Amino acid sequence: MRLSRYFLPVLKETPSEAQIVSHRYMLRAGMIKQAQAGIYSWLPLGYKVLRNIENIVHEEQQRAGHIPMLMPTLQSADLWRESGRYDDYGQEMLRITDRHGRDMLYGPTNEELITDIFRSHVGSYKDLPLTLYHIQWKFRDEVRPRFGVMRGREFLMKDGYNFDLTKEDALHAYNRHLVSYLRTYERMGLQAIPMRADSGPIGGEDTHEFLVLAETGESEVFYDSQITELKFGDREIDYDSHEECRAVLEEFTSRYARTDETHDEAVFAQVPEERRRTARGIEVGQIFYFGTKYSEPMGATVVDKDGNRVPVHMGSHGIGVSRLLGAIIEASHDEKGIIWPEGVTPFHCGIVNLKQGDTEADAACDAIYASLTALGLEPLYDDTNERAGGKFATMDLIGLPWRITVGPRGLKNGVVELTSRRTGESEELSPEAAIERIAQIYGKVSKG
Ligand code: 5CA
Repeated sequence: MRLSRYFLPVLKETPSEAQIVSHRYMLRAGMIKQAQAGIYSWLPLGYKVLRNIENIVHEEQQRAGHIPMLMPTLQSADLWRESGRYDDYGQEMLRITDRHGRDMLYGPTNEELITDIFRSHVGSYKDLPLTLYHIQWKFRDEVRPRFGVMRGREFLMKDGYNFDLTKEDALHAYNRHLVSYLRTYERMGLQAIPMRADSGPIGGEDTHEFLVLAETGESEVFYDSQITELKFGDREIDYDSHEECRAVLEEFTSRYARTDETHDEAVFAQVPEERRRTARGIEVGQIFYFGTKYSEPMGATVVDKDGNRVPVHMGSHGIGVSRLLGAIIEASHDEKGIIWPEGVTPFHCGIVNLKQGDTEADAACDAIYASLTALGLEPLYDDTNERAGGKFATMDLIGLPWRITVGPRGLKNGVVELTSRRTGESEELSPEAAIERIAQIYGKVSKG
């Protein structure tokens, strides 16, 4: 993309309404614009990152064997009356009436709708196990929407639902989700720690929240510092293996890590003092096992091997897709702006032309742009007439992990500059070598 043709409305001033760094940078980098309290338009740059995050979530869900689908945002109140949650959910639920006077609602989550789909089409244990998921907008009329996309009223969530014959199978689905979430967050450059939590309005006995440690997080968390040393890394997991998934769950949940809702001082006191930590965290996902809480009242049953009708065991599993943008920025930024991890960056690298209009500099930039594009990479080429300082400031603000700087002086010596946004370190290289390096970083094979 050439910046002169893009829509990147960066702001020079820091918007006064933004209290935390991710919200400030998302506004300043022209990623979002508030439409109403807690409701945002996703401008091109923000939309690109949102899509990248969604793609990672899709890939990891499908790797774990979960099946994508799409349910609507508007739901019938009658379904929620069946589960008893229509009255329980309270003012967070946005209730709407259509022209026929029918009660509807903008879905805050989808347990009822998916259970209805399941009971309409599945009747035998032979069709199990089954896990369906979608990525769809949700609405919760939060009392205090704040911090930009972190606590929105309208927000994008991945929500998945497992249907199993037995509690043991459903717990395997729970463990499988935990494993897939560890992989998902690490691919986004995040460490998200599973912590014992409270199930709230979703209900159920087993639940873990995934928390990214950050001073601006809304949850207070208590943990054994050893847990921060655990990495999932690139291990291969057989998602069908109950043992392998359980072993990962045990490894990642055997140390003390809880949110304030389930924190127990007496148990925490058993952690050696030098390893006890109290901090704040951003909740980027939550997994639940709730047994037959929805299947029983809603009649979601299957015929088992002995011919008996039994309610299925269920769980639901959420990832805060839009919140993740904020969480990633809180975890990865400096005083100049955002620093995107390579896994989610909106553009793979920036190209800065120090002297727009200079024949050689223009030609060199065009050639680098064409080579990177041919490799399947997306550069953002600042081809505007802005002065160099302004171009650098914009690149630093929008946080592309790599920048190639091209100017007449360097070209005389046959070099361009390759700069890492994270370390700030620059290196002089031939244009070909710089392209080769970027190709390697993103796992593309350079033809050069
Ligand atoms: N039905 C279950 C799982 S599918 C569920 O709704 N879980 S949840 O309530 O924990 O939401 C899942 C994730 O959505 C949360 O972990 C959080 O990351 C994100 N989320 C929840 N509320 C908001 C909000 N107001 N703004 C942005 N993200 C939110």
